[in-house]
Amino acid sequence: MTSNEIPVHIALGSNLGNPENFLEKAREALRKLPLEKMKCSSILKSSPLLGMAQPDYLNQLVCGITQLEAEELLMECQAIEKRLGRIREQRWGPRTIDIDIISYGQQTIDSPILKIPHPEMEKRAFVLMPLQEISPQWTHPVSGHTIDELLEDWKSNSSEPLPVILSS
Ligand code: A4P
Ligand code: MG
Repeated sequence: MTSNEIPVHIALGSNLGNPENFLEKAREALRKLPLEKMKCSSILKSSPLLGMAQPDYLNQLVCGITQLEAEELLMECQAIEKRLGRIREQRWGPRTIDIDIISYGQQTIDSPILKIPHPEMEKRAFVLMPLQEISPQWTHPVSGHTIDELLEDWKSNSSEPLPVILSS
């Protein structure tokens, strides 16, 4: 692997229209970036965060190798969101597709437009569970915690039910 071949994890979420279809279209678009050696997790179903009044979400995690710089990858993800009809209305509101970069190699980034690792990831079983599934050796670049430890912490501290695995 050269310095411009970076392993990345990208989280997909959808809770409007036909979410399975939006996840599929997002996966196809990411594959074409290209995202080499792409792997996809199972699809998980869960209630909206904070009990917000909106439909349940389907979530999925993909990983692969990119040659894009982190901010270029963000722009590409936002372009895919736009093409798939996402309209930004309320923060945390319902969406056809949300594409968040979870990790970019072992790098940490804290710019006005991009924060990596994703600052909310530890609070989200719909990110941790699929991360454990497709990258069981993953460790958090800042805390050094393993994915098993992060998921155990989530289970100890959260009162939310675990997401349901729909398909693998
Ligand atoms: N941004 C900063 N860091 C990143 C990153 N690592 N990846 C900036 C992607 N974007 C990043 O995001 C707002 C800004 O974050 C972007 O302009 C980018 O520069 P957004 O996608 O426009 O807005 P948003 O989606 O409302 O915010 P965010 O933080 O992505 O939303 P969340 O936190 O993902 O919440 N419940 C369940 N069960 N499953 C879900 O998937 N998702 C949400 C959305 C709420 N509840 C959910 C789920
Ligand atoms: Mg987002």
